[in-house]
Amino acid sequence: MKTNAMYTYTRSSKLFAAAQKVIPGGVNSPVRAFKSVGGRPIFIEKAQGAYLYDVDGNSYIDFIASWGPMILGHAHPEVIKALTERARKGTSFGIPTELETKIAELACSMTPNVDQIRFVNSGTEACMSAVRLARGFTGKEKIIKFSGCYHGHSDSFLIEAGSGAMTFGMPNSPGVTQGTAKDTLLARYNDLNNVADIFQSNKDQIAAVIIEPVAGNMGCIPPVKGFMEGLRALCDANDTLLIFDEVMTGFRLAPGGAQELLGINADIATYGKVIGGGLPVGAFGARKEIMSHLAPEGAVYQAGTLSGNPLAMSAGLATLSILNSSPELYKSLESKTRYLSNEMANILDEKGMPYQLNQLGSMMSLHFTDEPVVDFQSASKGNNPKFNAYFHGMLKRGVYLPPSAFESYFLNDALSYEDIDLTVEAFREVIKEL
Ligand code: KE4
Repeated sequence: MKTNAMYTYTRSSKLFAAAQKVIPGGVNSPVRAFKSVGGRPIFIEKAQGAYLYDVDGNSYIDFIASWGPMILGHAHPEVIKALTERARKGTSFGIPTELETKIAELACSMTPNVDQIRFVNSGTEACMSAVRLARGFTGKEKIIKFSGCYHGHSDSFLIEAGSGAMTFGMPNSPGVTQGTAKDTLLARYNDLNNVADIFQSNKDQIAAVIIEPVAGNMGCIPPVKGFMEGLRALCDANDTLLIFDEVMTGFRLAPGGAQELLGINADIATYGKVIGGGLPVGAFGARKEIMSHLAPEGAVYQAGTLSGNPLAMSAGLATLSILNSSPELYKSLESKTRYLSNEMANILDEKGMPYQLNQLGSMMSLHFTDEPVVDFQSASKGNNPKFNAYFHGMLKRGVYLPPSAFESYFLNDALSYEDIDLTVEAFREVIKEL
């Protein structure tokens, strides 16, 4: 296996030092700083297909796909064509364009229970707006979220976030007021009794339950049998809206996301990542009865200068159009992910090392623990020092994994079985060293 050991990281190190002078921590999103895994981040020059190329000439097989958006692989020709043609017509008007209607029609046709959709600029904005809409629609104030689930950095969610905040061990972010925190109730993922108890002790006060239908911010954690069905029933019994945060799963696990894959109807679904095809797009959608409460039709206020930006819409529309016209892509992605996961399992079994490999669709994660990883607590029992050594071992062998034990891998369609075999070879060498 070609390793990057012979490469230097000189230029990345210089660029990181310069970045740290003018950008907090040298990054525009904390998880990129490698604080959790140690070492310094690499700086990327370009990406093509399944490969990343850093500023020192090292190449990497990419398993984060920009944390999900690049499901088709980097610089997909049809996406780049749509972007370049669009850019020539101007990039932003703050005035409606037909493009917004086209992508809204396509997104609504692909996703169950979504009659109307509102575009915003990030997953955070989508989830924040969805909660406000649920509160406006129900007239109730509290929400239930799940420990270890991450819905972006809006105050209501940073009460015990997973992902970046979890990695930094700051379950409660400074700056979030007690006034805000009191309206967010925390439940345990995959624990229906716990959710029922919370409903019982907050009768008629819960506007919404927001959940990652397949969690990706504690590593990849699918719902256990009956959990999502039970959650749906609890929401129905309490006149509470069920919000599926599909920022990761939307258009990735199936054309209709987790709603389609799990066969569970959400009341509001939020989107991000894939829906923007690599440009900043978030969205939230629901049946008309709910969406009609949004301004300017209804009283729930939400707005955004660059919402529905034609440049971003063109990348999203090109991406969704390819996904919508190639259902076999999902089966192929699942097969590649299963293949990788099974090969890794064989190597770990040969070594006799305790591990959990979670996988659903094109999402997966490896945890160095012998206890099944089904929630935030069990995910936290992973052997992080071992994970960090694994991460760097793979990095120097040209495989770029999420720089945190509390993230999911996101496979992309440009990955070949040859790329996966190279990854397995690197994995075999790293596990031998661990
Ligand atoms: P953004 O605001 O980062 O677009 O989306 C927030 C968000 C909402 N919901 C889910 C399920 C998410 O996973 C995210 C963001 N995901 C993280 C990765 N765990 C983005 C990476 C980062 O924070 O840099």
